[in-house]
Amino acid sequence: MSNINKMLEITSANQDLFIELDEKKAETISGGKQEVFTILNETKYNVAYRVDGKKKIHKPGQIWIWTAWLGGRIKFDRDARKGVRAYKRYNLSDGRIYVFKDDKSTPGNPWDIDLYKRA
Ligand SMILES: [Ca+2]
Ligand SMILES: [Ca+2]
Repeated sequence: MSNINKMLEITSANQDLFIELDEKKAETISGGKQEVFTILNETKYNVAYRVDGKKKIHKPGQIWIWTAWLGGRIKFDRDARKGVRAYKRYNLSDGRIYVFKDDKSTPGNPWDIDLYKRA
């Protein structure tokens, strides 16, 4: 067997291993049902948030598609100022689109953002 063939064989064996591990992990994690939803950031700020405890920084203009297994609970900082935190929580739903936008219901506060459901 040539070296290349041997390398290919090793690579595919490793891939099998990874797939097996991934499946095992998915089985362990998926106590609940799968929820897939999209989050957009239409603010001019980086938005820090957690979905089911997983922390991310979502940059302006980015569109993220999440797959959640633990209920799809989001906790985000609704005050865009650095060093000021005001956490808000929502339980997100399968199949929905959510958008971070400036909260226009508070014209005197230019820093507050909220997560809105897009129909
Ligand atoms: Ca903040
Ligand atoms: Ca506002």
